[in-house]
Amino acid sequence: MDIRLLEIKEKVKSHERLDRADGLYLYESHDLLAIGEMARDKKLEMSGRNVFFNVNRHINLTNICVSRCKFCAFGVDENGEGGPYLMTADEAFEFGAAAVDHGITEFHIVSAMHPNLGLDYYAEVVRKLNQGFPDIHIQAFTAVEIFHMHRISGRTIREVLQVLKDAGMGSMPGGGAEIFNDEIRRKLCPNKAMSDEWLDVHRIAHQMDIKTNCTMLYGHIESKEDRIEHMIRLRELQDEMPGFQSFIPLPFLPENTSMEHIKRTSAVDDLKTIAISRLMLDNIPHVKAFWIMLGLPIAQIALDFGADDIDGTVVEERIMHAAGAGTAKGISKEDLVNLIKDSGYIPTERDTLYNIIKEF
Ligand code: V47
Repeated sequence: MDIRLLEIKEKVKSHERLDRADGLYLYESHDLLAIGEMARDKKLEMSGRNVFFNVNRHINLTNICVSRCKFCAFGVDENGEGGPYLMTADEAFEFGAAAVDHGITEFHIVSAMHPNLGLDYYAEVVRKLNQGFPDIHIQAFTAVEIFHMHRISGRTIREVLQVLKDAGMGSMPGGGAEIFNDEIRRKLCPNKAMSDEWLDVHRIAHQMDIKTNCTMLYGHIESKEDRIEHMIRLRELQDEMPGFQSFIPLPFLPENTSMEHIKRTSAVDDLKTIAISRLMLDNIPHVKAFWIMLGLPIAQIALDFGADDIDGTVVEERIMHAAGAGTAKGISKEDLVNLIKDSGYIPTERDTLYNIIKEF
């Protein structure tokens, strides 16, 4: 380990915060195992030997989207190609209901920016699921969807969140954050919430006692500086108004997108990004290795690089699979448990809010 890495290690050990230069140095270093070890120690300190997963069902209500982000293979025009679809509230209910017998504890609802669906529709979906299955937590709508509902309805962000909360929304997923560099956002996704707007939605959600997750889309046209800046913006918001539960780095999957020429991130980059985020985000309790995107082998190794969560059994995910995720659309609980056990950690089924349901 070189002197600079030793310095960083000392800082981590003595709970001194890593700064931009530290984060960048970690990205530039080729000592992957040293970085992984630091992150693993940090993970052990923060959440012990538990590795969390949950049993959920993803519901993607529609793929009709006005945003058309360059990195996305899921969104389509209302009357265009690519199989536009929209579930009615009843269909969404049936879709969710079909998974209830599989022991799910969460509905995970992420969709698109539909041109003319009103706030009433989203509230109705949430209300129906909540009334039908009051014990199943509803984690719904990314900040960009909430921001879109605010624009379309003319209601304030707080009012939109209140309507959804009253209908039964329990928490929010972390998507739509992409990368907090507005120059890049204007190139990749000009029609949706910019960085400050995304952060505002989460700030207000946290003020309203709605827990949220956060993500970072990496491996497209951003720089390492952008990634570190992104993490620091999240860390600052968490200091100011805590409420993030988990950080999920999302490697860009290029297939079927308009940036197909970009190569998929390497295993080294994925593992470094997990580790560096664990080290930089000292105030966000969990780092999730989303196996759907990383693939099961890298997700399993990520558990030794600072990740303490491997997401869920995820029945029928569509957004990542549209972009060429080669992983299965779901995994059984038994397989997930074995995969975690194999790495020496305690497989721990959690609910959405990280209450422990069962250790295996
Ligand atoms: O916002 C879209 C990303 C996100 C691609 O909170 C892509 O627990 C890579 O929010 N390659 C949606 N990424 C997914 C999401 C999510 C997923 C899992 C867990 C949680 C959580 C949240 O997916 C989008 C965007 O950042 N995305 N297209 C692509 N081609």
